[in-house]
Amino acid sequence: MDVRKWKEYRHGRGAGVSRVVPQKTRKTKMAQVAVLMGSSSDLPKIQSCMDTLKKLGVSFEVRVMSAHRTPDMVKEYIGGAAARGIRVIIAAAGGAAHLAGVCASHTILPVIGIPVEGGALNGMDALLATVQMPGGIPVATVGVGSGGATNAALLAIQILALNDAELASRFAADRAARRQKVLDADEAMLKQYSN
Ligand code: RP5
Repeated sequence: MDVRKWKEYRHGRGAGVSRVVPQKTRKTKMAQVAVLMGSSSDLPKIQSCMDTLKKLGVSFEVRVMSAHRTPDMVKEYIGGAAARGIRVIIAAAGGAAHLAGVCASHTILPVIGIPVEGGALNGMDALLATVQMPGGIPVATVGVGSGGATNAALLAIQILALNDAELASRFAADRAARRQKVLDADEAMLKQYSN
């Protein structure tokens, strides 16, 4: 591949326009959270992450980028994330999952890793690869599965809520609703099984 073709491949056609970094219009809300996944096959497994961010009114963008298939893309995107207003990065990957660690190596923003289930070891490999970062480059790792993806979003929201009182109160309301759900279930159980 010649150099010109390589640049087009990396950055898209057009004068210096990068396809890695989204072009914002004035109508587009600045994303505060970036959700990256290593493959589109990860999407159904981390859907609850995007659902939770949306439910609590957090602006986010979702991208497919791979630490081993598109390493240059990850570097460019993550390297410019803070300057574009991103405050927290969530990175989901399966297998020998190094996406979150690689993201963390390119930024000082907090990075949350979601180990994605699947493959021969069904997520155990991704869990260990994501959580066992050597000292110095932290990745806050959540659990494997849909609950982990939800927690990644909630953790990102807690970080953002440190400087956003309205978001903090939406987060508190969400937690209160989760508590109420348990109380309602307990009451229903008492009714069903009381003599
Ligand atoms: C990882 O490899 C991805 O995050 C995904 O979980 C896994 C399999 O990817 P595909 O082969 O389905 O694209 O990089």
